[in-house]
Amino acid sequence: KLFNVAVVGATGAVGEQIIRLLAERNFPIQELKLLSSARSAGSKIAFKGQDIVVQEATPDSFEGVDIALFSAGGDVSKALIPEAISRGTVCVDNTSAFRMDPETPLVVPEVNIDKVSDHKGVIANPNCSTIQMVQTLKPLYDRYGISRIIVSTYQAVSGAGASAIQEMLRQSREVLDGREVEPKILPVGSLPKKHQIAFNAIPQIDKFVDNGFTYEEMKMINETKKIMGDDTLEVTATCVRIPVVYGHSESVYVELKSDFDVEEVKQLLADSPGIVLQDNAAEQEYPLATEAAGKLETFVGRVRRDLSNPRALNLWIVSDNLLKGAAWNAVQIAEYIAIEQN
Ligand code: 11C
Repeated sequence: KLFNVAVVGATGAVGEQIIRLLAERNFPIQELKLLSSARSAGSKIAFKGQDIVVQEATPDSFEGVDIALFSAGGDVSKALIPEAISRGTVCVDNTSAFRMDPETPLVVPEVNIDKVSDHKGVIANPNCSTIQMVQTLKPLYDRYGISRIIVSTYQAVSGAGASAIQEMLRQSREVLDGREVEPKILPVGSLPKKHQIAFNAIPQIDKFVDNGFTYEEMKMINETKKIMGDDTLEVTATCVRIPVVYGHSESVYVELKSDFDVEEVKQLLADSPGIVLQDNAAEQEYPLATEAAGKLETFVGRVRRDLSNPRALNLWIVSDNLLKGAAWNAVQIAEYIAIEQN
């Protein structure tokens, strides 16, 4: 069966990658609709040698659409996903709008693809920094059990959109030229106070919640428990923006419930789907954002037993935040839906 597919947010950084992956993967498409806000409508995007005109997304856009992939922001998802569902469309949502809704499966295919079948019209794609961490920890969870996770992130500016990339590059030139830097976007576009990202590390991603954590940190905590299906997991996170364009890096401390052998852990990770082990201290080999950028896999290295707790491991996990962290995870889910319906 061929499917009528819509990409909502087609002109955005994630939408662009989704369209590229749909073509590369030869997704079984009858018709591809590219949708956006009124502002971006009218532009043309090439898909398999054909120019498709981007249309404004409205409720009626979903008439006859089988599968829609949303990455146009939470407000668009909240407004249009119920409209799409009422027209029979199955939606894969990249925003946080439905992630914690108990009725909505939150899916990382390597962890809980079976949850897709429970959907009521929408499947949520987790936050980018959560995806790469749970994908890597799942095999350890299954083999040894996990009691606690402490993660610190080093996140790329592309997570905050194409304008944040431009801001980081512009500021870098300004600093090198000895000019004054005028931050305009980061850490959070909608908040009045801005900080320099060039040559800096900003310990704020998204707004603050009233408990001292940011929303990005709360996403990592809450989404991890939901995806793993384990509310007893103890998780804490500190999320930091750094001047890297593509690829989130994470330092993860994880306490296991049973004894382990480090070499066995490495083998387990190397054998796990979508994971590449890069761990060779003698060769200074470990995951790097510059190398992970543009790749679909998640890279793990610096695997070592903690010195203070023999039941704990330290890991370094890197993945392209726009690919496995967003577009690729969503396309994987869409491929599963397509297979299920065929
Ligand atoms: C960032 N993780 O790097 C964010 C972007 O909930 O999907 C993704 C936000 C989300 O800024």
